[in-house]
Amino acid sequence: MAATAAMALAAALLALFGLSRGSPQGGLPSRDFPPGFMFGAATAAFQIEGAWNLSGKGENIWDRWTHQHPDWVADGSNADVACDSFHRFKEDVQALVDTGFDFYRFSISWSRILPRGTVDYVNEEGLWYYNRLLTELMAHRITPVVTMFHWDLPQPLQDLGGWPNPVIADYFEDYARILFRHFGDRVKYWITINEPASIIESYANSRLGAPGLDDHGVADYQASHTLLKAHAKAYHLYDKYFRKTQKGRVSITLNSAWLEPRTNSQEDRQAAERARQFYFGYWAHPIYSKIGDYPAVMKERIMRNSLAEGRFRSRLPEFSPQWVKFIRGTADFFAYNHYTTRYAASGTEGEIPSLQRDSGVIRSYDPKWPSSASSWLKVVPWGLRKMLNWIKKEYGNLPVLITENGFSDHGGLHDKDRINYFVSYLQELLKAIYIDKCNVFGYTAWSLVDNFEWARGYTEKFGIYQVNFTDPNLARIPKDSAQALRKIIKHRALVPNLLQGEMPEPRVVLVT
Ligand code: GBH
Repeated sequence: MAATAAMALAAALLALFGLSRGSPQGGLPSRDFPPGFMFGAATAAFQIEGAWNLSGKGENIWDRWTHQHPDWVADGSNADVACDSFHRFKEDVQALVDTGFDFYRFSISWSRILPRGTVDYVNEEGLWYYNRLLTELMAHRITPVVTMFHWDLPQPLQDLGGWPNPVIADYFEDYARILFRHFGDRVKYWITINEPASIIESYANSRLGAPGLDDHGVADYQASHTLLKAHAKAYHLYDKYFRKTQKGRVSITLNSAWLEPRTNSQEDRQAAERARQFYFGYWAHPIYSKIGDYPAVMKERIMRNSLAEGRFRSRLPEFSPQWVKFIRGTADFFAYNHYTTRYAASGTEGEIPSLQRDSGVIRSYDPKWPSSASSWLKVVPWGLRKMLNWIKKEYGNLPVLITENGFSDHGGLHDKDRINYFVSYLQELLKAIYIDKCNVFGYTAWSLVDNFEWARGYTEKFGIYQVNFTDPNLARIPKDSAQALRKIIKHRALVPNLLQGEMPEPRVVLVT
């Protein structure tokens, strides 16, 4: 009797204790990440490596664009040295180790491996660099997640026209073969292409980046066609020659803001759905939908506008049934970059012709959404949850790896706003996992280190480690956000008091 009473009391106390200590805030069903959930940090070759013309590396389109147009880079800078990761990769790995990351998402520089872009000349020193990086990662039990192409196309391939030329898909397949052959024994997660939607923006608007064309509504659509073919070729190549022995997984990283109807009118709700198809379905539908190919709404609208412009065919190229079939299903998991949210309203804006114009959508921001140092990046955590739900509804519940998420400021070690960003987005991620049953198995913080932020130069900082670019040692110094992530990863939970920078108390009760 006394024993049962004591047990009941203990249970009640435990429940209370659980409520006050382990229980989540803000309607969270649990603060704990599911078993096996992976945390990583990301970088990209061009943004960190430097050594742009050393050890046999060839010139790529971002070298060319930054060197020819310093006036197009916010601070007139370039990535000739950047974080000098080519020489300092061990410091990057040390930062990963110190924070406790499970994996590192980095990219390989195509022109460091194939200086001419093609396989007739393989640069041994390029292979050597990535072999040493992989060795260092393996020594610390950090899983490599490797992007083959993060925007830095070899210049000789741009001289052939770049992605609008379909032959580039074959050259990408050749490059992929070299990577699988040399690194596939150790790399089990491959991302073929990073953010094709961002790549094609630089064919439409020269100021956004390399190659720096203003051929909107034409070259961008042609580039997308080759990018999707290139991805699918690399995927099938892996299937045919490497999967059986190497047993890895291959995907492509897609990105989009969540597009929220600006008002609740039927027009705006339809516009938001149309925008999701134009900015995300564009890439996801050919690969992940049951029927494949570009979304019907894109094909229809671009055909209609093209004919009205006096053309004889659509500016959006057509896939043959064979290509539709070849591209569909070419991903072993869903890789997704998420940063922000935009409103979508019905209406026309943008140049004639352009993707923006073809979409029939006007995008905007809510002035109430908190800002970052990047004009396009507003802090809207609930957008992540809505987007993950939309992906699940549209394409089924394939395992999702969030391959980028992060926040920019103007620098400094006490980056409270970045901690707030990570914590609030991770809260929404937990809701998506536990309440909505979204199948997310990992999360990647962008970025491990401050780096060359493309056309923004070094003016917008995304790192959880600071790099002072005027310090000849380019030391990696942990920001407060690195400490916060260290705690989250150590406890595998959104422990309390992350913003205050206090060490959390140990959790006793798991609330699920
Ligand atoms: C990622 O791109 C990149 O993968 C990474 O290299 C980069 O450093 C990082 O994010 C931070 O920028 O205004 O919503 O229409 C994201 C780059 C910039 C691409 C904004 C789309 C316009 C999007 N995005 N851009 S939006």
